Amino acid sequence: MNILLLSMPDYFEHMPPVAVRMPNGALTSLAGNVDSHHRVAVADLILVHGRVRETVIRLTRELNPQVVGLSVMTFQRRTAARIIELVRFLQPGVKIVLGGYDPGLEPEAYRGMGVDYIVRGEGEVTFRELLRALEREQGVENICGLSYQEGGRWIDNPARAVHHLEDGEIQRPNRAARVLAGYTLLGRPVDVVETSRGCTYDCSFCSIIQARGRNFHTYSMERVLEDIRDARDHGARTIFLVDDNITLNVRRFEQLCQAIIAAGLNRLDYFVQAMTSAIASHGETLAPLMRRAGFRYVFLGIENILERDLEFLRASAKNTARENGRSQGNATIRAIEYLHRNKMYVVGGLIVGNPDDTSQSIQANLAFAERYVDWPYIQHPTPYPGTPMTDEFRQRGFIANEHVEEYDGTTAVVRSEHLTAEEIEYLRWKAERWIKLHHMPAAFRHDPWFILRYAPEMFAHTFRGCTLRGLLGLEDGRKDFARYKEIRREERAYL
Ligand code: B12
Ligand code: SF4
Repeated sequence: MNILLLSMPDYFEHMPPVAVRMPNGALTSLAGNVDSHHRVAVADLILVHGRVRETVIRLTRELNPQVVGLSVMTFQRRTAARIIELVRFLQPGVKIVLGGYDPGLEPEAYRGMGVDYIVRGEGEVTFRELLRALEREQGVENICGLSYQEGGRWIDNPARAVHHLEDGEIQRPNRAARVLAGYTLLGRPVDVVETSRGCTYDCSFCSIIQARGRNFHTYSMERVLEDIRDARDHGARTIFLVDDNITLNVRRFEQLCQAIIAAGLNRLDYFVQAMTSAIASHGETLAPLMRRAGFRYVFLGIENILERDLEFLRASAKNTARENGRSQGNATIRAIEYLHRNKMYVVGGLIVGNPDDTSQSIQANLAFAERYVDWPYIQHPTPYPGTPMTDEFRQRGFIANEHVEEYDGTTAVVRSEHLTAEEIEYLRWKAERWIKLHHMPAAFRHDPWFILRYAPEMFAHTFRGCTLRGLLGLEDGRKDFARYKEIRREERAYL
C-alpha cells in the first residue's frame, strides 16, 4: 500500500520556522515499523508552512496513497480538520488515520471530521496491525488501541498496554521515508532521537500520565547509538533527545554520555530536556560528562520559582535537590550553576498565569528568567485534554478561551484569580522579547553565518507588531501587543 504520513505545520511563538524546523519523531518511527513492502512517505509540513495546500495536493497526486496518517497536537486540531477535508476531496476513498496526543486523549473531538481510524497511545504496533487488517480486508475489532466507526457509531477497542521497549520489537525510525527537506535548529540540520519513553512523575500540566500512565522504559544503548549514527548519516548535526524524562535514571544517562564519547559521536550538538533535581543532585559528575558528550542546550523544567505555584503544577518534587536522600531545597539555581560551569546553555521552561498568580508573582518569575536563563521558554498553563490541571481550571471557571487552535502554550487561555488572561500574556510577552536578545551573541559565536543572514528575520519575528515608538516607550505597549495578537491570529490560518 502507499501511505502518506503528515505532521501539522502549526508552530508556536518560541519556535519560529526561520530558526526552528524540527522533524516529528512519531512519523519516522511509524514508517520504520510497517511491513517492508509498503511505500511510505513522511512529510513534516512545518517545512512548507507557507505552502501547505500546494504540498498536500502535490504529494497526494504523486503518491496516490491508500492510507493517510496525521499526527496532531491540540493546537493543531483545526489545521488537521482542514487537511482531512482537502485529502478527502482529492482522494475520496482514502483511509484516514489519526494519532498523537490530541486524538488519543480526546478522540470525540475528531468524530465528525471524516476520519476512519484513531490510534490512541503508542502507534507502531497498532498502525502495523491496522495496515495488515486493511490489506487482508479483515475486521479491526481485535486491534488494541484503535478507535473506528461501524454502522455510523464509533467503537473504542481496549487500550494497548504500554510497550516494553527493551525487547527490541520496535524497529529504528525510517528517515529515508522523508520526502521534504530543510530541518534546522538555529542553522544546523537537526534530527530527533528517542532513548526512552515515559515518566513516573505526575505534573498537573503534562499529558503524559493520562496518555500512558506512570512508567519508564528504555531502548538498549546499542540501538540508541545506531539511531544517532543514522540521524547523522542523514545529515543531522544537532540531535534533539525527545525522551519524556531522560533524567529519571541518571546512571543510565551518564552511561549514554560515555557511550556517545566512546563512539566518537560527540562532535554532534545535543539538546535535551531535564529535571532540575537530577542535575542539581548529580551535577558534579553528570554535567562534565554531558559537556564532553556534546550537550549544548538543556531545557530545564523549572516550571516556577514560587513554592505555591510549584504545588499547583505538582512540580515541587522534581525541583527539589537531594543529598543522601535528604531535601536540600529548590534545585533550580544549583542546576543552572552546574550547567553554566560546564559551558552549557539553559533553556528555562517556566509556567506563569497559574490560578493564584498576581502581577508580582509573574514578575518574580520573569525577573528570574532574565537573570539566570540563557533562552526563556515561558508558557502559560494550558488546559490540554486529560491533564489534572484542566479539571481544576474548569471547576474554578477560569478557562477564558475555548478556541483550541490558540492552545499553543504562549497564548494565555486561562485567567487567574487576580488577572485576566490577556494581562497575563501581556506581562510575559513584553518581558520575554528582550530576554531572548541576550542569547544572540552566544548563538552568533556558534553559527555566525546563520545569525548574520537570519538575524533581521529573527528579530522581526520576536518583535512582530511593535513600532519604534512602542519600543521606545513613547506609545502604550499594549497597542504593540494588540497588533502582535492580530498577526498571530492571521498566522494560524495555515491553509
Ligand atoms: C519532544 C517534545 C517536543 C519537542 C520536539 C517536537 C518534535 N517536533 O518532535 C519540542 C520541545 C520542540 C516541543 C515543542 C512543543 N510541544 Co512538545 N513534546 C515533546 C515530548 C516530550 C515528546 C514527543 C516525542 O517526540 N515523542 C516520541 C514519539 C515517537 O512519540 P509520540 O510523539 O508520543 O508519538 C507516538 C504516539 O503518540 C503515536 N502517534 C503520534 N502521531 C501519530 C500519527 C499516526 C498516524 C499514528 C497512527 C500514531 C501516532 O504513535 C507514536 C509512536 O508510538 C511530548 C510528550 C511529553 N510527554 O511531554 C511533548 C508534547 C507532545 N508537546 C506538547 C506541546 C503542547 C508542545 C508545544 C505546543 C509547546 C510546549 N509545551 O512546548 C510545542 C509545539 C511545537 C511546535 N510545533 O511549534 C504537548 C502536546 C499536548 C497536546 N495535547 O497537544 C506534549 C504532549 C507535552 C505536554 N504538554 O503534555 N515538544
Ligand atoms: S517530569 Fe516532565 S514528563 Fe514527567 S510528568 Fe512532569 S512534565 Fe511530564
